[in-house]
Amino acid sequence: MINPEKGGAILIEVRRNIDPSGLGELRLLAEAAGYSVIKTYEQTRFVDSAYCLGRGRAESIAEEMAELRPDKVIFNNALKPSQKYNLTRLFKIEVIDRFQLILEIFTKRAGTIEAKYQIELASLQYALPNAKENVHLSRLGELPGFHGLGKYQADVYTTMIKRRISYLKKRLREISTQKSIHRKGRRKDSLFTIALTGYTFAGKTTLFNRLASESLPIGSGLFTTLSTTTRAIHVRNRKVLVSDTVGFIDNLPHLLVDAFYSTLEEITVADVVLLVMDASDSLPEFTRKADTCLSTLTSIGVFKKAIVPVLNKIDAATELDPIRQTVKERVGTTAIEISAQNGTGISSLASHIGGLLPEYGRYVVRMPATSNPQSILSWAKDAADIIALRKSPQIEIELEMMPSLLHRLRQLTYGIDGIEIICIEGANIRSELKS
Ligand SMILES: Nc1nc2c(ncn2[C@@H]2O[C@H](COP(=O)(O)OP(=O)(O)OP(=O)(O)O)[C@@H](O)[C@H]2O)c(=O)[nH]1
Ligand SMILES: [Mg+2]
Repeated sequence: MINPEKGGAILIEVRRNIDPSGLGELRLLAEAAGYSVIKTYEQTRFVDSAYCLGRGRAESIAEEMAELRPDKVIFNNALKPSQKYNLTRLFKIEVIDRFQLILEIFTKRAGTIEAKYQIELASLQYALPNAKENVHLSRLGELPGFHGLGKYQADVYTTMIKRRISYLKKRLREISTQKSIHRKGRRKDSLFTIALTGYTFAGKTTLFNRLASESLPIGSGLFTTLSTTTRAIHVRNRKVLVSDTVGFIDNLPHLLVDAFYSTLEEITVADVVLLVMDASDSLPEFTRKADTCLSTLTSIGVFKKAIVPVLNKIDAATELDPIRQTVKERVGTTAIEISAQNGTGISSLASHIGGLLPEYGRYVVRMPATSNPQSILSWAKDAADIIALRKSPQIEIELEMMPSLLHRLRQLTYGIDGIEIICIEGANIRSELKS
């Protein structure tokens, strides 16, 4: 049945003999964008400069189109404007490539203003170098996806694109600065942070929801999550932060990698990076995705020793032994096996993370009943775990935190008359009287 949202699509890939087929993933992408896939075609040969496909093959597909009546043709290959133009003329419907398809999904899913700006920026940067050629081609005849512009209008169009690009870059820099100030603040006051990363559809959000008792949307298609969400959770009774992040994908166009780089920065500041992997994949799929994830993590500056591999969906795994072996070879450690969906292995995962936590101390900040504890409380909310707040006969804030934060707590309490910080559990039990 044709999906009413976007209509029917035909998928095409031209690839070398030695490369694995990308049509399975292209189908998932097309479905995530709202298309219903009518038929797929592949040709193993070198890419033709005019049609991407060989001309004969392109013409035979064009003949079949009359009966299949798709609404769009989607190539897994990156198409040049001239190839797109020739194909559109031949097929008589709009032809898009993998980049445009991913952009359609991102556009549909983008929730935050930052994600919207990032996507618009990527699409304008994609349009800019092709603008002249598109204008030239459009003069040869009106075709779907090509805008008929005159020379003057084309120059105006290009200038407008450039202006908008610099505006978007400026806004994104501002947002990124705000976020990094916030992140630095958090880093300085350093709650332990865990990032959930992995290929799209691996189950990161399902795991996040389970860990954080949240109900963020879980995918019925690829790229459900397009922005980072961070929540505080308790592991071994210690408060830590966990972040759900955007999924990786093979051959993510560079423009989108750049656009989403700031989202990925969250991962680089994490103390532990959980690499969530889909154990229900076939071995070649699993290996391909694992390689993409590891090279993406390396490219954003995450060290292998910070990575904890997690094999998710073990309830549906069929090739678990070779997959385990692949993880061992690629990451160098054994994966923790879980099912985020049914809860299997979650307690082992929690105790593994617990083992990585630094030592915490328990402190009591005591001050006269007439003092105002507000600034300490709001700091402690982000940086520590507030165990108790007593108001009588004196104000007492009992909290747990990393001992390295003691100097920050001292700074905050400086100048408050009669304040005392007492360590009641941890390496150095002592009391400090401050004036
Ligand atoms: N069988 C099985 N399916 C799971 C498990 N965990 C997640 N899924 C399913 O996998 C699909 C993707 O889950 P998500 O949590 O949205 O994956 P994600 O990694 O956050 O995906 P993106 O946000 O798109 O990157 C959903 O259909 C989940 O129901 C699991 O342990 N077992
Ligand atoms: Mg998600």
